[in-house]
Amino acid sequence: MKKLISFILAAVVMTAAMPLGIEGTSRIPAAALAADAAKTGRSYSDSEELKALLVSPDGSFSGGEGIDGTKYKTDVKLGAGYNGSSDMLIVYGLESTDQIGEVLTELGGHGYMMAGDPEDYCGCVKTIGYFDQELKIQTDRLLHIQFFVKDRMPGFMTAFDLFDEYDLVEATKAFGFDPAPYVFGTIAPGDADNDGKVTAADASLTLAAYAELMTGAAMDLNMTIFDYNDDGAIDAADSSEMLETYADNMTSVK
Ligand SMILES: [Ca+2]
Ligand SMILES: [Ca+2]
Repeated sequence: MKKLISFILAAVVMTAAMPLGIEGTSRIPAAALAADAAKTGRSYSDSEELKALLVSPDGSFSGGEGIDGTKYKTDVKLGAGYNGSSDMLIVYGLESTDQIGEVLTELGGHGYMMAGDPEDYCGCVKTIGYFDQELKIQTDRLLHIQFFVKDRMPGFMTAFDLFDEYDLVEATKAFGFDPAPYVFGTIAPGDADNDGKVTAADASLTLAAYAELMTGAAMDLNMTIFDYNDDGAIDAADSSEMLETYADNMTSVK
């Protein structure tokens, strides 16, 4: 609305000025024209284009972006979400959940409006909206932003609990992509629960991954972690080898 009013004012000023022989066009600063030009055609056809609309690479926000790319790590996944219906900007590597609030405040300051879970937690998802309608990104998809905190298992809201945690298999299924690169400090073969060891819990998670695959699900499971014997498939043999490693480690400790 502010833009529209200033445009009308500029038009009135120009009309009034013209009979006096004053160049009306000079009243619109070149920088404002450039910013408006950058905001037009806000649509995308691939992940890099979507990232460019939302993340300012140099922190200048000259193209109507909302995230400071010099401060935050970001990535884009198209066709994410449980049924592949969302396009997702991922903000990851955050030090704590407090930083999610900081990013949201910054987005608000740049004309974006976020709706979603009232609580901020690792893996929380917000729908991207706009205070400034000129920022609106044209898309037929659901447009979301998702936050990941370092070394924190992603969570979700349940009807009974404010917050619960996914394991890596559940998170991969729910998000429609492998969240391990955004959450785990180190991706180590066999360490599916990110506790720095290969144990029976990891073997159990690997069986759960195998069970999902047996249903015919096309899941983007982390091959470095789950394909423990490195034969290109995730199955019961990986789980067995993890148990062997666990047993060997238990024995060597004694
Ligand atoms: Ca582990
Ligand atoms: Ca394997």
